[in-house]
Amino acid sequence: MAAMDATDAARILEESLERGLAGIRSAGSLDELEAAQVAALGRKAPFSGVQRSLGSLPEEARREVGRRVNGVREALRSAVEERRVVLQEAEGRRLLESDRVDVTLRGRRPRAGSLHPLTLVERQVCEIFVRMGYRVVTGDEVETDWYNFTALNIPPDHPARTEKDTIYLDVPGPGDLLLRTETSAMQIHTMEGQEPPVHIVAPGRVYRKETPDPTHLPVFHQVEGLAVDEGITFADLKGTLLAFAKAMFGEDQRVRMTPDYFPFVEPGAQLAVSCFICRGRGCRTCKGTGWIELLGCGMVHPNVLENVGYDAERYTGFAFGMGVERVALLRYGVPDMRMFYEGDVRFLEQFERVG
Ligand code: YSA
Repeated sequence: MAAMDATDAARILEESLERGLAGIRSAGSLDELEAAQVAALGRKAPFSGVQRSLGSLPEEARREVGRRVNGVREALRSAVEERRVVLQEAEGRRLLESDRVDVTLRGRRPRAGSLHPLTLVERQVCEIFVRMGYRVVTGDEVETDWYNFTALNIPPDHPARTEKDTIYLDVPGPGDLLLRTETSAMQIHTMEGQEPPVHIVAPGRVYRKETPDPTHLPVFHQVEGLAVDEGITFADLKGTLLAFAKAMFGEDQRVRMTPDYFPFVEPGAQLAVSCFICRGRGCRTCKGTGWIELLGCGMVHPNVLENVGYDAERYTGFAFGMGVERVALLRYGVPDMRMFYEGDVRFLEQFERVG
């Protein structure tokens, strides 16, 4: 800017201030404000020209114009900051608006799931026994030979111990480690940890080398029951299981006990319930017999009581073990156990809903 005098400088500064303030104040967004700031104070702005040519003014005028330059710069800068605050607040409000949730809108109800039928049955079985005063205990699925076989009076040459039936784990441990084949192992854990009286039910998963078919699976669930005290008799076992069958399958339910052999009981029995489909007349489900086998049971063998340090002269007890899948088949009239594991939602959602 050649030959600028103090009057020119004052006029240019005045115009710069006016135009700059107008641009800044009318900026409608942060981007527009940035542009207005560059136009008013940037290198190409008339204001900057005055600043650069200060040196060519006489001493007296230079001081005067210099003060004016500083005043205009300050006025423009503070106008930019003021506008920035206003625009930032507006931007914040706009974001909040667009993010707002209309709490008066009707909610979308999530589809309720349902408990798995096996969970329902396992819980129901346990609840029935809890109402009779039993305690629920659970244990590990990996067991030692002692808990799964030896302490249960199962002899070393028993066929259930072979690799044909039992899954052994190929890991170093205290004796042979295996996947438990029955929840009866929980009898031993429980009795080792407490003195009589004992009243427990133990639900859990068990493993056997089986080929799946409508009534057999290689992985299934059992609920074990055990009662030990002074004076417990076979009549207590029968009364308890009859009460269970009525609570589970209905008041008109009958039970039948037939002799059976398990090394850990003496005497041992199978408990069957009257067929709930034909009410005992005989049908396909009960294979014409009118009865459906439900569980194994018996009076705890004295050797088992002695293996856990109980006085077998003083205490007696009964035990039973039922298959949860078997109970669920009967309870819901399902024809094939494998259906419980196929994960078909159309099948699974037919059972009781949660909540
Ligand atoms: C017997 C006497 C007692 O004092 C205590 C428990 C027992 C039961 C014994 N521990 C036992 O496991 N007997 S069992 O081999 O006959 O199985 C018991 C129940 O499990 C069967 O009645 C059946 O309902 C179920 N079960 C057995 N093998 C199965 C199976 N369920 C599905 N798939 C399999 N492969």
